[in-house]
Amino acid sequence: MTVDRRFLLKAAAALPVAGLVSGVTRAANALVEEKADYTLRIATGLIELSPEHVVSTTLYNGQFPGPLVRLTEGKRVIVDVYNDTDTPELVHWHGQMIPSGVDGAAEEGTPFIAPRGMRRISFVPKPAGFRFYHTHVVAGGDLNRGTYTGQAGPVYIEPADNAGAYDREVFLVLKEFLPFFSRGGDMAMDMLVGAPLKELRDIGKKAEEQFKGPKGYEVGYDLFSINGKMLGQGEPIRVKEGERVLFHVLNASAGEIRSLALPGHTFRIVALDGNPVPTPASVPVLWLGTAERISAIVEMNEPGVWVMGDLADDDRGHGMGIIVEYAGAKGKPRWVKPKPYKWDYTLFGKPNAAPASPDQTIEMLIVKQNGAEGGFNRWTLNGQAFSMDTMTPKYMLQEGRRYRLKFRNASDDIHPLHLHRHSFELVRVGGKPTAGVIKDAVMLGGYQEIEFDFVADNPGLTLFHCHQQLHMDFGFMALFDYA
Ligand SMILES: [Cu+2]
Repeated sequence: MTVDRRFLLKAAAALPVAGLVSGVTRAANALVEEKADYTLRIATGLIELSPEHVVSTTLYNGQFPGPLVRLTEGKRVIVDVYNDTDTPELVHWHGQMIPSGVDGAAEEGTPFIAPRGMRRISFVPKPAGFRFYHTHVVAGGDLNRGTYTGQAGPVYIEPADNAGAYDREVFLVLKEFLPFFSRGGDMAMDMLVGAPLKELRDIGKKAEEQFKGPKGYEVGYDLFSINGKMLGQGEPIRVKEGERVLFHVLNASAGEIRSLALPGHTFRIVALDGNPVPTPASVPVLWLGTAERISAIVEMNEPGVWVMGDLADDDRGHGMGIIVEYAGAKGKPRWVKPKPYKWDYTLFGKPNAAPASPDQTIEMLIVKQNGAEGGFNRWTLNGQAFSMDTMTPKYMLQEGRRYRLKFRNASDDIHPLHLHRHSFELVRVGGKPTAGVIKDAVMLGGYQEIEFDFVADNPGLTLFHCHQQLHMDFGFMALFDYA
Protein backbone atom coordinates (compact mmCIF):
# COMPACT_ATOMS: atom_id res chain seq x y z
CA MET A 1 0.00 0.00 0.00
CA THR A 2 1.38 3.41 -0.91
CA VAL A 3 2.08 5.73 1.95
CA ASP A 4 1.63 9.22 0.61
CA ARG A 5 3.36 10.85 3.50
CA ARG A 6 6.69 9.31 2.56
CA PHE A 7 6.36 10.86 -0.86
CA LEU A 8 5.40 14.18 0.70
CA LEU A 9 8.43 14.17 2.97
CA LYS A 10 10.63 13.62 -0.06
CA ALA A 11 8.87 16.46 -1.83
CA ALA A 12 9.38 18.70 1.19
CA ALA A 13 13.10 17.86 1.27
CA ALA A 14 13.35 18.97 -2.34
CA LEU A 15 11.77 22.35 -1.64
CA PRO A 16 14.86 24.31 -0.52
CA VAL A 17 16.41 23.76 -3.96
CA ALA A 18 13.38 25.26 -5.61
CA GLY A 19 13.56 28.03 -3.00
CA LEU A 20 16.97 29.10 -4.28
CA VAL A 21 15.43 29.75 -7.65
CA SER A 22 12.52 31.75 -6.42
CA GLY A 23 12.53 32.18 -2.67
CA VAL A 24 10.35 35.27 -2.78
CA THR A 25 7.65 33.69 -4.90
CA ARG A 26 7.61 30.62 -2.71
CA ALA A 27 7.22 32.66 0.47
CA ALA A 28 4.38 34.62 -1.12
CA ASN A 29 2.66 31.46 -2.26
CA ALA A 30 2.99 29.93 1.18
CA LEU A 31 1.07 32.86 2.61
CA VAL A 32 -1.69 32.46 0.08
CA GLU A 33 -1.90 28.73 0.13
CA GLU A 34 -0.60 26.09 2.48
CA LYS A 35 0.44 22.84 0.88
CA ALA A 36 -2.07 20.03 1.32
CA ASP A 37 -0.97 17.09 3.49
CA TYR A 38 -2.85 14.70 1.23
CA THR A 39 -4.35 14.86 -2.23
CA LEU A 40 -7.13 12.53 -3.30
CA ARG A 41 -8.15 12.25 -6.93
CA ILE A 42 -11.48 10.62 -7.70
CA ALA A 43 -11.43 9.14 -11.19
CA THR A 44 -12.32 6.08 -13.21
CA GLY A 45 -9.49 3.61 -13.35
CA LEU A 46 -8.58 -0.02 -13.67
CA ILE A 47 -7.87 -2.40 -10.87
CA GLU A 48 -6.19 -5.73 -11.56
CA LEU A 49 -7.73 -8.21 -9.14
CA SER A 50 -5.98 -10.95 -11.15
CA PRO A 51 -4.53 -11.04 -14.65
CA GLU A 52 -7.89 -12.47 -15.84
CA HIS A 53 -10.00 -9.98 -13.93
CA VAL A 54 -9.29 -6.31 -14.53
CA VAL A 55 -12.18 -4.19 -13.27
CA SER A 56 -13.04 -0.65 -14.34
CA THR A 57 -14.47 1.44 -11.51
CA THR A 58 -14.09 4.74 -9.67
CA LEU A 59 -10.97 4.88 -7.51
CA TYR A 60 -8.98 7.20 -5.27
CA ASN A 61 -5.60 8.06 -6.84
CA GLY A 62 -6.03 5.25 -9.36
CA GLN A 63 -5.64 2.51 -6.79
CA PHE A 64 -7.59 0.19 -4.52
CA PRO A 65 -7.66 0.56 -1.65
CA GLY A 66 -7.14 4.32 -1.66
CA PRO A 67 -3.84 5.43 -0.11
CA LEU A 68 -3.37 4.81 3.61
CA VAL A 69 -3.90 8.20 5.21
CA ARG A 70 -1.84 8.49 8.38
CA LEU A 71 -2.85 11.35 10.64
CA THR A 72 -1.98 12.51 14.13
CA GLU A 73 -4.70 13.01 16.70
CA GLY A 74 -5.25 16.71 17.31
CA LYS A 75 -2.97 17.87 14.48
CA ARG A 76 -4.89 19.77 11.79
CA VAL A 77 -4.72 18.25 8.34
CA ILE A 78 -5.40 19.68 4.89
CA VAL A 79 -6.75 17.37 2.20
CA ASP A 80 -7.31 18.44 -1.40
CA VAL A 81 -9.94 16.38 -3.17
CA TYR A 82 -10.20 16.52 -6.95
CA ASN A 83 -13.27 15.08 -8.61
CA ASP A 84 -12.26 13.98 -12.09
CA THR A 85 -15.65 12.37 -12.74
CA ASP A 86 -18.83 13.77 -14.27
CA THR A 87 -20.94 13.40 -11.14
CA PRO A 88 -20.87 15.19 -7.76
CA GLU A 89 -18.90 13.36 -5.07
CA LEU A 90 -18.42 13.36 -1.31
CA VAL A 91 -15.61 11.97 0.83
CA HIS A 92 -16.81 10.83 4.25
CA TRP A 93 -14.29 10.55 7.10
CA HIS A 94 -15.84 7.58 8.81
CA GLY A 95 -15.46 7.38 12.59
CA GLN A 96 -14.05 10.85 13.17
CA MET A 97 -15.52 13.52 15.46
CA ILE A 98 -15.27 16.40 12.99
CA PRO A 99 -17.64 19.23 11.93
CA SER A 100 -20.65 18.54 9.67
CA GLY A 101 -19.22 20.75 6.92
CA VAL A 102 -16.28 18.40 6.36
CA ASP A 103 -17.72 15.09 7.57
CA GLY A 104 -18.75 14.25 4.03
CA ALA A 105 -22.53 13.67 4.09
CA ALA A 106 -24.87 15.85 2.05
CA GLU A 107 -27.61 15.21 4.60
CA GLU A 108 -25.43 17.00 7.17
CA GLY A 109 -24.82 19.93 4.84
CA THR A 110 -21.36 19.00 3.55
CA PRO A 111 -20.99 20.60 0.10
CA PHE A 112 -20.51 18.26 -2.85
CA ILE A 113 -17.24 18.24 -4.75
CA ALA A 114 -18.48 19.38 -8.15
CA PRO A 115 -17.90 17.26 -11.27
CA ARG A 116 -14.42 18.19 -12.61
CA GLY A 117 -14.02 20.40 -9.55
CA MET A 118 -12.01 20.29 -6.34
CA ARG A 119 -12.52 21.06 -2.69
CA ARG A 120 -9.93 21.71 -0.02
CA ILE A 121 -10.96 20.36 3.35
CA SER A 122 -9.28 20.85 6.68
CA PHE A 123 -10.04 19.28 10.03
CA VAL A 124 -8.48 18.21 13.30
CA PRO A 125 -8.35 14.38 13.29
CA LYS A 126 -9.79 12.54 16.28
CA PRO A 127 -10.09 10.15 17.99
CA ALA A 128 -6.92 8.09 17.57
CA GLY A 129 -7.25 4.70 15.95
CA PHE A 130 -8.23 2.86 12.79
CA ARG A 131 -10.75 4.86 10.73
CA PHE A 132 -11.45 5.05 7.01
CA TYR A 133 -12.71 7.26 4.22
CA HIS A 134 -15.25 6.47 1.55
CA THR A 135 -17.75 8.04 -0.80
CA HIS A 136 -21.12 9.00 0.66
CA VAL A 137 -23.28 9.61 -2.39
CA VAL A 138 -26.62 7.94 -3.01
CA ALA A 139 -26.32 5.07 -5.48
CA GLY A 140 -29.96 3.97 -5.58
CA GLY A 141 -30.25 1.64 -8.55
CA ASP A 142 -26.88 2.68 -10.04
CA LEU A 143 -24.21 0.09 -9.28
CA ASN A 144 -21.53 2.39 -10.69
CA ARG A 145 -22.01 4.84 -7.84
CA GLY A 146 -21.51 5.05 -4.09
CA THR A 147 -19.74 2.32 -2.18
CA TYR A 148 -20.31 -0.17 -5.03
CA THR A 149 -17.25 1.52 -6.58
CA GLY A 150 -13.67 1.34 -5.34
CA GLN A 151 -13.89 4.57 -3.36
CA ALA A 152 -12.57 3.48 0.03
CA GLY A 153 -9.28 3.76 1.84
CA PRO A 154 -7.89 3.24 5.34
CA VAL A 155 -7.06 6.00 7.83
CA TYR A 156 -4.82 5.53 10.80
CA ILE A 157 -4.81 8.27 13.42
CA GLU A 158 -1.69 7.94 15.53
CA PRO A 159 -2.43 7.95 19.25
CA ALA A 160 -0.49 10.05 21.74
CA ASP A 161 1.03 6.90 23.22
CA ASN A 162 1.39 3.64 21.35
CA ALA A 163 0.78 0.78 23.76
CA GLY A 164 0.54 -2.18 21.37
CA ALA A 165 3.05 -4.98 21.88
CA TYR A 166 3.43 -6.20 18.32
CA ASP A 167 6.15 -6.51 15.71
CA ARG A 168 4.37 -4.97 12.77
CA GLU A 169 1.07 -3.79 11.36
CA VAL A 170 -0.75 -5.13 8.31
CA PHE A 171 -3.81 -3.38 6.88
CA LEU A 172 -6.40 -5.58 5.18
CA VAL A 173 -9.22 -4.03 3.18
CA LEU A 174 -11.99 -6.50 2.26
CA LYS A 175 -13.95 -5.60 -0.86
CA GLU A 176 -16.22 -7.08 -3.53
CA PHE A 177 -16.35 -6.02 -7.17
CA LEU A 178 -18.68 -6.46 -10.17
CA PRO A 179 -21.99 -6.02 -8.35
CA PHE A 180 -25.31 -7.14 -9.86
CA PHE A 181 -28.94 -7.11 -8.82
CA SER A 182 -30.98 -10.23 -8.30
CA ARG A 183 -34.38 -11.06 -6.91
CA GLY A 184 -33.04 -14.08 -5.11
CA GLY A 185 -33.11 -12.43 -1.75
CA ASP A 186 -30.26 -12.41 0.72
CA MET A 187 -29.64 -15.47 2.82
CA ALA A 188 -30.48 -14.84 6.44
CA MET A 189 -27.38 -15.11 8.61
CA ASP A 190 -27.43 -16.19 12.21
CA MET A 191 -23.84 -15.89 13.40
CA LEU A 192 -24.70 -13.25 16.00
CA VAL A 193 -25.42 -14.27 19.59
CA GLY A 194 -28.94 -13.73 20.87
CA ALA A 195 -32.22 -15.22 19.78
CA PRO A 196 -34.78 -13.72 17.39
CA LEU A 197 -37.74 -12.19 19.25
CA LYS A 198 -41.21 -13.49 18.46
CA GLU A 199 -42.77 -10.07 18.83
CA LEU A 200 -40.47 -8.67 16.12
CA ARG A 201 -41.11 -11.66 13.85
CA ASP A 202 -44.83 -10.97 14.14
CA ILE A 203 -44.40 -7.33 13.15
CA GLY A 204 -42.22 -8.46 10.23
CA LYS A 205 -44.82 -11.00 9.16
CA LYS A 206 -47.53 -8.34 9.12
CA ALA A 207 -45.39 -6.13 6.87
CA GLU A 208 -44.80 -9.10 4.56
CA GLU A 209 -48.55 -9.64 4.24
CA GLN A 210 -48.99 -5.98 3.43
CA PHE A 211 -46.20 -5.89 0.83
CA LYS A 212 -46.65 -9.10 -1.13
CA GLY A 213 -45.24 -9.76 -4.56
CA PRO A 214 -41.76 -10.58 -5.80
CA LYS A 215 -38.84 -10.11 -3.45
CA GLY A 216 -37.03 -6.77 -3.57
CA TYR A 217 -33.69 -6.56 -5.37
CA GLU A 218 -30.56 -7.61 -3.53
CA VAL A 219 -26.96 -7.06 -4.60
CA GLY A 220 -24.58 -9.90 -5.37
CA TYR A 221 -20.95 -9.81 -6.53
CA ASP A 222 -18.81 -11.81 -8.94
CA LEU A 223 -15.36 -10.99 -7.56
CA PHE A 224 -13.91 -10.72 -4.08
CA SER A 225 -10.60 -9.34 -2.89
CA ILE A 226 -8.34 -8.35 -0.04
CA ASN A 227 -6.26 -5.23 -0.66
CA GLY A 228 -7.45 -5.26 -4.26
CA LYS A 229 -6.18 -8.75 -5.08
CA MET A 230 -8.06 -12.03 -5.36
CA LEU A 231 -6.86 -14.92 -3.21
CA GLY A 232 -3.57 -16.25 -4.55
CA GLN A 233 -2.79 -13.06 -6.49
CA GLY A 234 -0.33 -10.43 -5.37
CA GLU A 235 2.20 -10.85 -2.58
CA PRO A 236 1.44 -13.16 0.34
CA ILE A 237 1.77 -11.88 3.89
CA ARG A 238 5.25 -13.12 4.75
CA VAL A 239 5.73 -13.91 8.43
CA LYS A 240 8.31 -15.48 10.74
CA GLU A 241 7.63 -17.95 13.51
CA GLY A 242 7.17 -16.17 16.84
CA GLU A 243 6.23 -12.88 15.23
CA ARG A 244 3.24 -10.91 16.54
CA VAL A 245 1.40 -9.26 13.70
CA LEU A 246 -1.22 -6.60 14.31
CA PHE A 247 -3.91 -6.84 11.64
CA HIS A 248 -6.15 -3.85 10.97
CA VAL A 249 -9.10 -5.33 9.09
CA LEU A 250 -11.67 -3.13 7.33
CA ASN A 251 -14.86 -4.36 5.74
CA ALA A 252 -15.16 -1.86 2.88
CA SER A 253 -18.10 -3.68 1.29
CA ALA A 254 -21.16 -1.83 0.08
CA GLY A 255 -23.36 -4.19 2.04
CA GLU A 256 -21.86 -7.59 2.72
CA ILE A 257 -21.06 -9.07 6.09
CA ARG A 258 -17.63 -10.68 6.09
CA SER A 259 -15.87 -13.33 8.10
CA LEU A 260 -12.17 -14.05 8.30
CA ALA A 261 -10.24 -16.98 9.71
CA LEU A 262 -6.61 -18.06 9.66
CA PRO A 263 -6.50 -21.84 10.26
CA GLY A 264 -4.27 -22.89 13.15
CA HIS A 265 -4.23 -19.36 14.60
CA THR A 266 -6.38 -17.16 16.79
CA PHE A 267 -7.03 -13.44 16.69
CA ARG A 268 -6.51 -11.49 19.88
CA ILE A 269 -8.85 -8.56 19.41
CA VAL A 270 -7.44 -5.36 20.88
CA ALA A 271 -9.66 -2.74 19.22
CA LEU A 272 -13.08 -2.53 17.57
CA ASP A 273 -13.66 0.27 15.05
CA GLY A 274 -10.26 1.60 16.08
CA ASN A 275 -11.16 1.96 19.75
CA PRO A 276 -9.22 -0.15 22.28
CA VAL A 277 -11.55 -2.67 23.96
CA PRO A 278 -11.72 -2.95 27.78
CA THR A 279 -11.19 -6.72 27.60
CA PRO A 280 -8.96 -7.97 24.78
CA ALA A 281 -10.02 -11.53 23.94
CA SER A 282 -8.96 -14.28 21.55
CA VAL A 283 -11.38 -15.55 18.92
CA PRO A 284 -11.08 -18.14 16.11
CA VAL A 285 -13.09 -16.11 13.58
CA LEU A 286 -13.65 -12.42 12.86
CA TRP A 287 -17.08 -11.20 11.79
CA LEU A 288 -17.38 -7.70 10.38
CA GLY A 289 -20.49 -5.89 9.25
CA THR A 290 -20.16 -3.31 6.49
CA ALA A 291 -17.84 -0.47 7.62
CA GLU A 292 -16.72 -2.23 10.79
CA ARG A 293 -13.03 -2.50 11.64
CA ILE A 294 -11.21 -4.97 13.84
CA SER A 295 -7.64 -4.65 15.10
CA ALA A 296 -6.29 -8.01 16.21
CA ILE A 297 -2.90 -9.47 17.04
CA VAL A 298 -1.99 -12.87 15.64
CA GLU A 299 0.91 -14.77 17.13
CA MET A 300 2.57 -16.66 14.32
CA ASN A 301 3.13 -20.03 15.96
CA GLU A 302 1.93 -22.56 13.38
CA PRO A 303 4.46 -22.63 10.52
CA GLY A 304 3.15 -23.37 7.06
CA VAL A 305 1.49 -21.76 4.08
CA TRP A 306 -2.08 -20.81 4.98
CA VAL A 307 -5.17 -19.29 3.44
CA MET A 308 -6.57 -16.49 5.57
CA GLY A 309 -10.05 -16.20 4.16
CA ASP A 310 -13.81 -15.86 4.37
CA LEU A 311 -15.73 -18.82 5.78
CA ALA A 312 -18.11 -18.77 2.80
CA ASP A 313 -16.59 -21.22 0.29
CA ASP A 314 -18.14 -19.44 -2.66
CA ASP A 315 -16.80 -16.00 -1.69
CA ARG A 316 -13.36 -17.38 -0.82
CA GLY A 317 -13.38 -19.37 -4.05
CA HIS A 318 -13.98 -16.15 -5.95
CA GLY A 319 -11.16 -14.30 -4.24
CA MET A 320 -11.97 -13.37 -0.63
CA GLY A 321 -8.72 -14.34 1.02
CA ILE A 322 -4.98 -13.79 1.22
CA ILE A 323 -2.07 -16.19 1.68
CA VAL A 324 0.00 -16.15 4.87
CA GLU A 325 3.41 -17.66 4.27
CA TYR A 326 5.95 -18.49 6.97
CA ALA A 327 9.62 -18.00 6.12
CA GLY A 328 11.02 -21.26 4.73
CA ALA A 329 7.60 -22.93 4.41
CA LYS A 330 6.65 -24.52 1.11
CA GLY A 331 3.65 -26.17 -0.49
CA LYS A 332 0.07 -25.45 -1.44
CA PRO A 333 -1.74 -22.95 0.80
CA ARG A 334 -3.96 -24.79 3.29
CA TRP A 335 -7.49 -23.91 4.26
CA VAL A 336 -9.23 -25.63 7.16
CA LYS A 337 -12.83 -24.73 7.80
CA PRO A 338 -13.22 -23.48 11.37
CA LYS A 339 -16.02 -24.68 13.65
CA PRO A 340 -19.14 -22.50 13.63
CA TYR A 341 -18.57 -19.50 15.85
CA LYS A 342 -21.13 -17.01 17.19
CA TRP A 343 -20.02 -13.41 17.25
CA ASP A 344 -20.49 -11.68 20.60
CA TYR A 345 -19.51 -8.03 21.08
CA THR A 346 -20.03 -8.31 24.85
CA LEU A 347 -16.96 -10.57 25.10
CA PHE A 348 -14.83 -7.43 24.83
CA GLY A 349 -16.80 -5.32 27.34
CA LYS A 350 -16.02 -4.45 30.94
CA PRO A 351 -16.93 -7.43 33.11
CA ASN A 352 -19.68 -6.73 35.66
CA ALA A 353 -19.83 -3.04 34.88
CA ALA A 354 -22.95 -1.06 34.15
CA PRO A 355 -22.93 1.87 31.74
CA ALA A 356 -23.95 5.33 32.90
CA SER A 357 -27.70 5.84 32.78
CA PRO A 358 -29.02 7.88 29.87
CA ASP A 359 -30.83 11.23 30.05
CA GLN A 360 -33.19 10.08 27.32
CA THR A 361 -34.01 6.92 25.38
CA ILE A 362 -35.00 7.00 21.73
CA GLU A 363 -36.58 3.89 20.29
CA MET A 364 -36.56 2.99 16.60
CA LEU A 365 -38.54 0.14 15.05
CA ILE A 366 -37.08 -1.09 11.75
CA VAL A 367 -39.50 -2.47 9.17
CA LYS A 368 -38.95 -3.70 5.61
CA GLN A 369 -41.53 -2.92 2.97
CA ASN A 370 -40.89 -5.65 0.44
CA GLY A 371 -40.33 -4.36 -3.12
CA ALA A 372 -42.22 -1.13 -2.29
CA GLU A 373 -40.07 1.29 -4.28
CA GLY A 374 -39.71 0.38 -7.96
CA GLY A 375 -38.84 -3.19 -7.07
CA PHE A 376 -36.48 -2.17 -4.25
CA ASN A 377 -37.25 -2.77 -0.60
CA ARG A 378 -38.15 0.36 1.32
CA TRP A 379 -36.98 0.70 4.91
CA THR A 380 -38.87 2.58 7.60
CA LEU A 381 -37.84 3.76 11.06
CA ASN A 382 -40.92 4.14 13.26
CA GLY A 383 -43.04 3.97 10.11
CA GLN A 384 -41.11 6.63 8.20
CA ALA A 385 -38.65 6.28 5.33
CA PHE A 386 -36.05 9.06 5.25
CA SER A 387 -36.82 11.66 2.61
CA MET A 388 -33.82 12.65 0.48
CA ASP A 389 -35.88 15.59 -0.81
CA THR A 390 -36.56 17.32 2.49
CA MET A 391 -33.71 15.89 4.63
CA THR A 392 -35.58 17.01 7.73
CA PRO A 393 -33.90 16.41 11.09
CA LYS A 394 -36.11 14.14 13.14
CA TYR A 395 -34.42 14.33 16.52
CA MET A 396 -33.18 17.37 18.45
CA LEU A 397 -30.23 16.83 20.75
CA GLN A 398 -29.09 18.88 23.69
CA GLU A 399 -25.36 19.25 24.01
CA GLY A 400 -23.88 17.30 26.90
CA ARG A 401 -26.80 14.92 27.29
CA ARG A 402 -26.40 11.17 27.08
CA TYR A 403 -28.82 9.46 24.69
CA ARG A 404 -29.71 5.80 24.51
CA LEU A 405 -30.77 4.51 21.12
CA LYS A 406 -32.80 1.33 21.20
CA PHE A 407 -33.27 -0.44 17.87
CA ARG A 408 -35.85 -3.15 17.26
CA ASN A 409 -35.32 -5.04 14.02
CA ALA A 410 -38.55 -6.45 12.55
CA SER A 411 -36.67 -7.86 9.54
CA ASP A 412 -34.49 -10.94 9.06
CA ASP A 413 -31.60 -8.86 7.67
CA ILE A 414 -28.57 -7.97 9.74
CA HIS A 415 -28.13 -4.20 9.75
CA PRO A 416 -24.74 -2.54 10.29
CA LEU A 417 -25.95 0.59 12.11
CA HIS A 418 -23.73 3.67 11.85
CA LEU A 419 -23.78 7.01 13.63
CA HIS A 420 -21.78 9.87 12.16
CA ARG A 421 -19.50 12.26 14.06
CA HIS A 422 -19.97 10.48 17.41
CA SER A 423 -18.81 7.26 19.03
CA PHE A 424 -21.27 5.14 20.95
CA GLU A 425 -21.05 2.67 23.80
CA LEU A 426 -22.80 -0.69 23.49
CA VAL A 427 -25.13 -1.26 26.45
CA ARG A 428 -27.24 -4.25 25.37
CA VAL A 429 -26.63 -6.75 22.56
CA GLY A 430 -28.71 -9.86 21.86
CA GLY A 431 -30.32 -9.53 25.28
CA LYS A 432 -26.98 -9.26 27.11
CA PRO A 433 -26.05 -6.10 29.02
CA THR A 434 -22.56 -4.71 28.47
CA ALA A 435 -20.41 -1.61 28.92
CA GLY A 436 -17.18 -0.13 27.67
CA VAL A 437 -17.21 -1.22 24.03
CA ILE A 438 -16.95 1.97 21.97
CA LYS A 439 -17.90 1.81 18.30
CA ASP A 440 -19.24 3.78 15.34
CA ALA A 441 -20.86 0.87 13.46
CA VAL A 442 -22.49 -2.23 14.89
CA MET A 443 -24.41 -5.22 13.56
CA LEU A 444 -28.01 -5.67 14.65
CA GLY A 445 -29.20 -9.25 14.20
CA GLY A 446 -32.38 -10.35 12.43
CA TYR A 447 -35.48 -9.91 14.66
CA GLN A 448 -33.17 -8.78 17.45
CA GLU A 449 -32.70 -5.66 19.54
CA ILE A 450 -29.64 -3.58 20.30
CA GLU A 451 -29.05 -0.60 22.55
CA PHE A 452 -26.19 1.86 22.54
CA ASP A 453 -25.51 5.22 24.19
CA PHE A 454 -23.86 8.31 22.84
CA VAL A 455 -23.09 11.67 24.38
CA ALA A 456 -24.12 14.70 22.34
CA ASP A 457 -20.65 16.23 22.30
CA ASN A 458 -20.18 17.36 18.70
CA PRO A 459 -22.79 20.01 17.73
CA GLY A 460 -24.11 20.05 14.18
CA LEU A 461 -26.26 17.93 11.92
CA THR A 462 -25.57 14.27 12.55
CA LEU A 463 -26.58 11.41 10.32
CA PHE A 464 -27.60 7.97 11.45
CA HIS A 465 -28.06 5.19 8.93
CA CYS A 466 -27.70 1.56 8.09
CA HIS A 467 -24.35 1.16 6.31
CA GLN A 468 -25.84 -1.28 3.80
CA GLN A 469 -25.84 0.99 0.72
CA LEU A 470 -29.07 -0.58 -0.53
CA HIS A 471 -30.79 0.04 2.81
CA MET A 472 -29.56 3.60 3.38
CA ASP A 473 -30.54 4.63 -0.14
CA PHE A 474 -34.09 3.38 0.35
CA GLY A 475 -35.15 4.97 3.61
CA PHE A 476 -32.90 3.59 6.37
CA MET A 477 -31.62 6.96 7.64
CA ALA A 478 -32.44 9.51 10.32
CA LEU A 479 -31.03 12.94 10.93
CA PHE A 480 -30.16 14.43 14.34
CA ASP A 481 -29.62 18.10 15.03
CA TYR A 482 -28.59 20.06 18.09
CA ALA A 483 -31.09 22.41 19.71
CU1 LIG B 1 -29.60 -2.31 6.83
